[in-house]
Amino acid sequence: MSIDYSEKIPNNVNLANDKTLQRALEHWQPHFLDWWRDMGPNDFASADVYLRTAIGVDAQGWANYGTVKMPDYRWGIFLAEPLPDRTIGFGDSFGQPVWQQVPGEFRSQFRRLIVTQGDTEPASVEQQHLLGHTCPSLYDLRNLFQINVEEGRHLWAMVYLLHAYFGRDGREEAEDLLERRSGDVDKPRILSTFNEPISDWLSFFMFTMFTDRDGKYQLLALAESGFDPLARTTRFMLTEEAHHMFVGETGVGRVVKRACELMKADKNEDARAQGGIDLDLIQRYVNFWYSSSLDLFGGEISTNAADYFASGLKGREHEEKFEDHVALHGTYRIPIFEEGKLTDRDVPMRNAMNEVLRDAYIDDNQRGVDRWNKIIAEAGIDYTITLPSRRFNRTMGIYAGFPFDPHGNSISKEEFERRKLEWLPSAADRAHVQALMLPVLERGKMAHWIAAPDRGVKGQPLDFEYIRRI
Ligand code: BYC
Ligand code: FE
Ligand code: FE
Repeated sequence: MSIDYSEKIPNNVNLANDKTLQRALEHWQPHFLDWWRDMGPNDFASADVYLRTAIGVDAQGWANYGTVKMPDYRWGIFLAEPLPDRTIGFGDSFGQPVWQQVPGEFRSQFRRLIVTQGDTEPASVEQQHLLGHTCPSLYDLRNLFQINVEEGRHLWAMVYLLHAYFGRDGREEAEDLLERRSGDVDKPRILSTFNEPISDWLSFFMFTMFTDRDGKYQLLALAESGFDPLARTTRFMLTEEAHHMFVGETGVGRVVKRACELMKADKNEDARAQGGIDLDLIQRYVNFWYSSSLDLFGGEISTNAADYFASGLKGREHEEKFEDHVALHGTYRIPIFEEGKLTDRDVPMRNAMNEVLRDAYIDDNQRGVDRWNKIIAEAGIDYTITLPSRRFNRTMGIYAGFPFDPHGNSISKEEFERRKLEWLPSAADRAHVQALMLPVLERGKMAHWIAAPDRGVKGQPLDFEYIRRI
């Protein structure tokens, strides 16, 4: 079904046929817009922004590009087309028809998953609230705003599910999603990384590389859900998500490229002395954002994950590529840290589902890091960016609280404290990056610390006026 843009809330779910739901969402809509005015991109409300907007949910040209003022962006409700005769792909109900309503016995679990997913979307917009003031180019500014409006739409996606399928408590949760604030001591966002400040563009690129990619993998797992409306809405969200990770990977790649150019311009190969960001600093930012994002997969051994899988709520990414969709008998080997050493333990497969998803996520990141290393090698520089061990710097799961070095070796607390500034961004690193954050708003110009992208947006030239401030 095509998207109806004549409606107050654009949608392809035939909202006009359900007046009660339509009224409830129309009641939430101004609250969302108030939140956007307060917590969305600061100070660019009247700017004309070159944005894409969904016009259909099928693969053929779902997107339309044009100039929009962000507060007028048409946030709406778009579900991917239903797959005919779809059955539940995993867990205890494997092979049964998918649910069009939430089964009563799984109601609170589903609500919780949807709220957790929904909470991350506005959180990221809040984290990025002030970045517009320090953009390295109009091209980058436009990408930031594109991501922000889409994260806003992802919130709509979850709010639609809460309103349509969870009655009064769903509506209350939808209000609460606009009440919590990233980093707030009294009412923080739910998951750890979404309370970390993103106060510079290197952090923004790291976040979109590593944290949006958690989004990709969580959405892939939810796209397998037996609750069909959740599967359909996350399938469509994934099409938008790809661009967020593109911005992250190419953003870091451009900082890496510039670091190499500046190294070659310096007699000591010192990019920092040339006003750039050095590779060691980039590595420390990688270590920080990657380890924080690994935490978002939850515990390595998790009864929640086992329950979600058993009940058909949340599967593995691309469940079809696994052989055993019930996973009642298999085990998964996980190194446990006990009595001061690592020992392999075979964990029942269902309890290891978070770890299975984390594995796929790690491989996907490594492919991106390999492309950064290719840029470095092509510049003729001998340096390799690495992903630290999954045990390094964790605050969730079985490795949390134990000191490990980036190779995953157990070390003493003293050694960790002594060496942590080799591995994680120091106050001086952050201050250096912050000092480079001066806005570049001239068409086609780039900040000194970042290389130009290979091409513009949707075939437009790099010096296109992606943002026009009025
Ligand atoms: N921070 O059994 P455990 C995105 C809690 S990103 C704080 O180990 P479980 C996006 C956990 O809730 C994708 N708390 O983990 C990206 C539990 O609490 P209770 C977001 C945490 O439940 C960029 C307890 O610790 N989507 O879309 O198996 C921009 C023990 O839990 C954390 C989702 O996350 C943490 N890091 O798995 C914009 C999908 N980790 O029950 C958007 C929905 C765990 O003891 N969420 N806890 O009170 C889930 O599937 C699961 O909730 C999790 C946790 C995978 C997050
Ligand atoms: Fe999102
Ligand atoms: Fe995203």
